[in-house]
Parts: sequence; structure tokens; C-alpha cells
Amino acid sequence: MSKPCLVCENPIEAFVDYGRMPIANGFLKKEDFPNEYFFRLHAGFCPKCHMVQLLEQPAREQMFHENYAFFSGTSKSMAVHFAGFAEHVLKDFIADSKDPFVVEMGSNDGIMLQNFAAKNIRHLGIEPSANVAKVAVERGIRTLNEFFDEKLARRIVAENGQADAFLAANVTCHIPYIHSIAAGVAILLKPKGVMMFEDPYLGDVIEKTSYDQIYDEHVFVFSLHSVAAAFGRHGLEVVDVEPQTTHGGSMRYILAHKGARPVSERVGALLAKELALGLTKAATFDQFRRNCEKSRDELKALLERCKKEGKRVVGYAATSKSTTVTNYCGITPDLVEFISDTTPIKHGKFSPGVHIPVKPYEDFKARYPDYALLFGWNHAEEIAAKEQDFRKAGGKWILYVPKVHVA
Ligand code: DWN
Ligand code: SAH
Ligand code: ZN
Repeated sequence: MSKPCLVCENPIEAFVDYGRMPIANGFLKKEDFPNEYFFRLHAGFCPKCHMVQLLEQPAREQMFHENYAFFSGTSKSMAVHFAGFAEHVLKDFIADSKDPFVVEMGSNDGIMLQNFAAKNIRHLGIEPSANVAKVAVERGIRTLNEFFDEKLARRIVAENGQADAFLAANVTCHIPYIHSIAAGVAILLKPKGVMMFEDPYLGDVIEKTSYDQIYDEHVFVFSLHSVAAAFGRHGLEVVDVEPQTTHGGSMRYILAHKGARPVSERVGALLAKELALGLTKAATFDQFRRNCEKSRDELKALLERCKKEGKRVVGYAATSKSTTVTNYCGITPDLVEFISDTTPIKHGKFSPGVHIPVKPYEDFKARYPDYALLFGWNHAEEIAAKEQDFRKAGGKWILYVPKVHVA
């Protein structure tokens, strides 16, 4: 029996099944292995509104809580990216406002809002994961430790007035109750206010077979078609789109109350491009599944070969994305010795499902492996720049996006 679409309730067509999966950011101690939570990670496509979505997702409290493992500040290049995003908002969207008010959903440790706080701009972060929200508060960033939804939007307006800009990076695609979000945004925004959000883009995921963008938190993989369908029901219109190179290829969508702002010609151009790329056709997703299977088989074979040759392979960056890759491909600790990561909360724990030890970055530096399997491939530029010594020592990278290869 097929499930109803989270956006339009039309029956969804399942196209890929990655099998039994744990919580992507559920790094855990040995004593917690027996209680580990699993669900089935399978995704589908809605032929009516074109939204790509998970068919099952764990409850939000199982993913976002006081021990959330992802701190946005772990990537220096993302801090630079968000400084640029904030600059764009300041210069091009709120400069004319007398007392601008900026709200960010999923503000995490304050990586974006710090740029507004530093300029004494009225701001408010909404962040349900208490530990990362605490970091933001300690940095002087106004943060509510709550999940954003329509109800909270009403409270924010009552307490602060309406907003000039509602920002969201890598969070809108995490939220299954998208209608409550869109309704909330419509309530929250001033008549000329803008919603600006960015998430990994379906076009890039399909083109690069970056199937590791599919995991529990990412309930949606957006295209302009599906975003326009979801938000259009709430009187919001996409007025511009700005492609981003972050997280392996993202799209920033700029929305406003319908008719409030001119629509850029980039919107029509991207809609046409999506049609040409087949992002609205079921056949595209069948091909994607076959590409995933090929990628899985090639990566597993490469790692088996390394093991047979007695080479040391270490994972680089214990990303959420790596949970899909390791569990789908069956990458166990006999193939990957440990995963190096810079986040203290992950150290001494094991990766979800396959239980590869996660160790501090210093362990990677202390004794370089023969191969580093780059789970943080989306940060390849930042990482390559700082790992020149690894290369000089003869170390090689194993990559699986867009194709399985050694570099
Ligand atoms: O959408 C999401 C994005 C924004 O962040 C969230 N659902 C969760 C998270 O996804 P991710 O874990 O795949 O994010 P990243 O940014 O690809 O990876 C971050 C991890 O990589 C951190 O644990 C830190 C680690 N890392 C590292 O060890 N060395 C990162 C860099 C840049 C490094 O040099
Ligand atoms: N914006 C940051 C963080 C992305 S991770 C960045 O791009 O780096 C996703 C964040 O969204 C997590 O911190 C999570 O706790 C938060 N989140 C999840 N559901 C949310 C909701 N309904 N409202 C606000 N934040 C939410
Ligand atoms: Zn639909």
C-alpha cells in the first residue's frame, strides 16, 4: 500500500530502499548497542507535486534533542558561507527597514545569526536541540529552544512583531509538517518580508548519485517544482533562486507573499531546466536507484580489495551522511578501522548501526592510514587544503561522489 504525499496526499511511488537504518546522528556507546533504534529508510516520489520524500521517519524528538551531535561550527568554510548569506540579507533585503527583525529556524550554534548579532540587528534563533542552542546563547545570540511551527510563529509575532526575513539553512528539508512551517512563515512575515532557505538540491543529488543526502533527518529532497507546490498553498511564491556549492550542491529559494515582489526570470529558467533534467519523471528515479546499487557494489569491492592487500583505511569525518553509506554498503570495522572526526561529543563513541569507532582527529594525524575514505566529501576543498601532509606521506583519498574512485 502506498503512502500519501506529505505535501498533496497523492499516493507516493517508492523508488529506492536502503533497508534497516539507525538514527544518522545517533553515535553511541558500547553499552547502548542493545537499545539502538532502527527504522526502514526508503524514499518515494510524488507524481503529482513532484516532492521526493521519505516513506518513514523517526519522531523528531529522537533526532533533535539535548545531545544532538552536529555542531555547524565544525566547518570553517560553512562559517564563511553563512557570513556571505547574512551580508546578502543585510544589503539586499532588509537595508530599507527601520528596525529590522530577522528570524532563523534551525539556528544551531549560531553560525549564521552571529553575523546579525555582531551588528546589533534584532534577531531570534529557533533551535530545538538544547546543547547546540546553548552554545548560541552563550555567544549572545537570542535563541528559543523550541521546534518552529505555526503555533510558535503566532507567539513570535505576539512577542516581537512580524519579521523582515525568515532564514533557514539545511533544516526546511528536515521537517515533515511542512504545511505548518509554511503557514507559520506566512503569519510571521511582514507584507514585504522574505523567506530565504537553502537545502541540498535534488538536481545535484540525482546528477552526482549523492544518495547519502538521504537519511532520517532529510525527509525531503527539494526541487523548485516541489517547493513551489508546497509553499504555494500558503500564499507564498518563489521570487528567486540562487544555486549554492555547499553540501554537494544546494539551492537557495527566496519566497515572498504572492504579488509582493517581482519574480526573477531565474525562476522560470530553473523550472524549464528541471523538466529537461527529468526531475518530474518517475523514470529518473528508477535510474537513480540503479546508480545507487552500482555505487554501493563498487565501494564495497574497493574496500574489500584494500583489506585483502593489508592496507589501512580510515574514515574521514563522521557525517550524518556516512550512516546511510556504511549501513547500505555494509561497511563494517573490519573494512574501516575508525572514523576521524573533530567533534568532541562523537569521540569514544561508535558510528550508528555498523559500529565503527569514532576517534579524535589527532589519531588520524598521529599515524596516517594508506587510504582515507572521505565521508565529508562535501567539504573536500577545505579538507584537501589542510591535509597536504597526508598526501605527501603517500596517503590517498577514497571518494564515492560522483563516482567511486581513488584520488
Ligand atoms: O543537513 C545537515 C547538515 C547541515 O549537517 C544536518 N542534517 C546534519 C549535518 O550533516 P553532516 O553531518 O553530513 O554534515 P557535514 O557538515 O558534512 O559533516 C560534519 C562532520 O564532519 C562533523 O562531525 C565534523 C566533521 N568534520 C571533520 O571531522 N573535519 C568536518 C570538517 C570540515 C573537517 O575538516
Ligand atoms: N542551519 C544549520 C544547522 C543545520 S542542522 C546549518 O546549516 O549548519 C538542522 C538543525 O535544525 C538542527 O540543529 C535541528 O535541531 C534543527 N531543527 C530540526 N527541526 C526543527 C524545527 N522544527 N524548527 C527549528 N529547528 C529545527
Ligand atoms: Zn505530492
